[in-house]
Amino acid sequence: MTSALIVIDVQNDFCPGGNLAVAGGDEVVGPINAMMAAFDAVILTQDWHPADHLSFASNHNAEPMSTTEMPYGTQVLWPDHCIQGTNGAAFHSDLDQNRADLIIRKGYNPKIDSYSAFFENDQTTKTGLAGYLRDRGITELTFAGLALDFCVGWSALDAVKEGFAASVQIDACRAIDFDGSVDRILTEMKSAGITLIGA
Ligand code: VGL
Ligand code: ZN
Repeated sequence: MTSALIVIDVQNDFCPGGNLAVAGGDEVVGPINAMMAAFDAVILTQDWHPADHLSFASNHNAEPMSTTEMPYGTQVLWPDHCIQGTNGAAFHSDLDQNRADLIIRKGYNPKIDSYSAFFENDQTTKTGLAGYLRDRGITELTFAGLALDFCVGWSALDAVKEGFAASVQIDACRAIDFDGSVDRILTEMKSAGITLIGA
C-alpha cells in the first residue's frame, strides 16, 4: 500500500492574527511537520480565492458568518480570506513545504466555494486530486490541518466517496466550530468509516 499525508490549508489566514483565524490554528504546524516522514507522499492544499469570490460576505453586502443560497445549496458567507497572492493565503512560515510532492489549490472559481480537496462545493466539479492519487497508486490517505469541521472533514468524506481509505489525525487539526459544525462532521466521518486518530 502507498500512503499520503494530505495537509489541509495551513495558511496564515486560518492562524491567529489571520482574517479567518481558527483558535490554535498555528499549533498544528509542529505535529504535521513531525508526521511527514511516515508517509510515501505529502500533499498540501491551499485555499486560493479571487477577491470577488462569492463565499465572501463582502461581495453580498452581508455580515460574515451569515448564510446565503447558492445554485449548489446553502453557503456560509466568510470574511475575506486566502486571497490569491496575499500573505494571508501563504502557508504558515514554519510549515515544512520541502516534503510536498504536490500543492493543490482550490476555491479559485469566483462562483463556487471549495472546502474539499477533491470536489468544489457543487459536489460535481473535480479538483483533479483523485486522478493524481490514482495515477501514483496511492490508496491510504491521512488528513490533518485546518479547519477540521470544514475543509478537513469535507476532504476526508470525499476521499471515501472516491474509494480511498481515509484517516484524520484529530490532534493535528483545529476547528472553526460554527453552529454545531464539529459534532456534525465527527458524526458524519464516523458513519462514513473514517478512522479518527488522536481524538
Ligand atoms: C475553510 C472556510 C472557508 C477551511 C476555507 O479551510 O476550512 N473554511 N474556506
Ligand atoms: Zn475559503
